[in-house]
This record gives sequence, C-alpha cells and structure tokens, in this order.
Amino acid sequence: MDTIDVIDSHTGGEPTRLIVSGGPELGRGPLRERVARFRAEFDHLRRAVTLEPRGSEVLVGALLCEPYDETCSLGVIFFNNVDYLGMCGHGTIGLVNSLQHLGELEAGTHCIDTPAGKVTAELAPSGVVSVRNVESYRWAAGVRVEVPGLGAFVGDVAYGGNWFFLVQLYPDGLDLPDLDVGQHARWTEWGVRIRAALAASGITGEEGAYIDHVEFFGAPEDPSNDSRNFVLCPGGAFDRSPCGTGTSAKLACLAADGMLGPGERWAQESIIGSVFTGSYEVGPGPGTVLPTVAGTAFVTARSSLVIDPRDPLRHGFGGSADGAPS
Ligand code: PYC
Repeated sequence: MDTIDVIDSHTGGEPTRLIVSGGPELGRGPLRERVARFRAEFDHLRRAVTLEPRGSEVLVGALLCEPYDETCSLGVIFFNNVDYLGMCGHGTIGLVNSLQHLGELEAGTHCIDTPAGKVTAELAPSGVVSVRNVESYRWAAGVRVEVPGLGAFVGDVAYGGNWFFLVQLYPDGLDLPDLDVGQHARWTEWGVRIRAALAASGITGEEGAYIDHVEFFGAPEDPSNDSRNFVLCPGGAFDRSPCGTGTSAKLACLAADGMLGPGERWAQESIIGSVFTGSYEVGPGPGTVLPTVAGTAFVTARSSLVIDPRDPLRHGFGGSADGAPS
C-alpha cells in the first residue's frame, strides 16, 4: 500500500489538497523542470490525488517541496484534474494557512518558489494571507472571438500566473443569465465554448500559450465590493473563490485601462460571494504590474490517502472533461 499524507483546506470555498508527505521525489532542479518530471513519471499520482474517487474536478492539488530559488523558504507545485498550474492564488493561501495549522509557519513574510516564479506571502496574525504574485500583464486588448452557435465575444487576454480570457462584450441579442451560482451550468458551457473557439482561432497568450481560464464579470452583490466574477478552470470546473491568478489578470487589465491606480483597493467577489481584496504595484517590465491578492483559507481535513495496488481505480478516473490538452 502507498500512502500520501494530505491536508485539505478551502479558500473562499475553493478546495486545496496539500501533499505534505508521500508525494513523488522530483529532484532538486528548477520547479519548471520538476513539473516536467511530475508529468512524465508520476502523473498517476496527480490523478490519484485529484480525481474521483478520492478527489473531484473542483480540487486543486499542491505538492510541498524544497525551493530551488535560494531566497525562498518553501516550494510548491500546483495541479488539478487535467494538468499542472503555473501558479494558484487560492492554493497559495491554502498552503500558508495549512502550514500555519500544522505549526510550521508563523505570522510574517514567507517567500515561495513556484513554477511561475517567486511569490511572497504575508501571513497576518488574523490569518489573512496576502500573496504578492508574479509579474502580471495584459497581453492583448479587445480580442474578438467568434463562437459557433453563440456569436462574437470580445475580451482581453491577460497573464496573472496562468492565462485568462476576460470577457468584456457579449454577442448582440444573447440572453445573459444572472452571475449567480444557480446559473453555473450556463456560464460553464459558454466558458468551455469560448475556450475552444479561442484555440480553434489561434488566439493564445505569449509564445503560443494555451488560454485555459475564461473569466466573466458582473456587478457585485455586496455594493462594498467592486465586481463579481465567474472563472472557468482548466478542467471544466468553476472556481468557487474569486481566483487569485484571475484577480491578478483583472488588476493588470484595470491598470492597463487606467481604471485603477497603484495601491488602490479592488474587492473581487466570486460567484458564491466569497471575496479577495487586491491591489497592485507598478511592475518592473513595461506595462506590467505586481498584484497582491488577499484572503483566508480554513483547514477542512487531515488525512492519509491510501493507494491499494488491488484497486483497479487506484489512480482515479475521468479528468479530461472538455478536451483541454494535458
Ligand atoms: O486562485 O489562482 C487561483 C486559481 C486558479 C485555479 C483555481 N484557482
């Protein structure tokens, strides 16, 4: 029997399963190289941890590892039901609050190495975690994509540690449902169709990067917030949290449009009403920002996953719901 020790948490409703021991041994190289090794040699463990019957398409997995960047004290690799993520905002908050729960992290500043680069997490005594994310930017503004059967959507392509299409305009005459969790099936279907149309039209991020997240925006339910979103994740599930990397991409677009200044607060509500607050500093590169996104995670379980060699479903099943590349 193989066992993998995990701690589960949720950040604004979005779950993270952190592997604290029993995960794959990926060596000591840069985290991007370790992701390549995870994918090539240990992908069955990604599937075992995140897919049914132990997980679900909503779950984001996180492998705690030694950092490569010597200025960091921790390293982490995020993954989900279809592939690996460059960065994950809610997952970083989950990582920090989970390690705090285990008594392994105290309030203060912690530098974390991720495949997308170094991020900094400030853990406040209250438990709020403020993640200063990787350099984020809008790659293309006002991109029009024709979606068969729906019409033309217009949006921005932006990077916040993952790639996003942020929808701004809808096809004329399209009946828009409320941005309400009860309407999630409709938004999910549109997101999946937009994502497929982007790929079919050759619309990508920088260097041909596949755009695997689609984000819709509307008015917040709580007027003290600035916006409400719905974020389609790579495997076909929607983010229950406001999405840390998606909020970072949004901040980059707001900055590019001159709609939010450095240091100004942005409160992003999720489709279930959970909130991340964000702000940005001007980034080092032309037109880039360094976003900070803050939220709190709560631990929901500490357990050992058991992988029984006799179990024909020991490495999970499903996991490529909408044909996203893996
Ligand atoms: O919070 O960055 C995030 C995220 C990405 C996918 C799910 N959550």
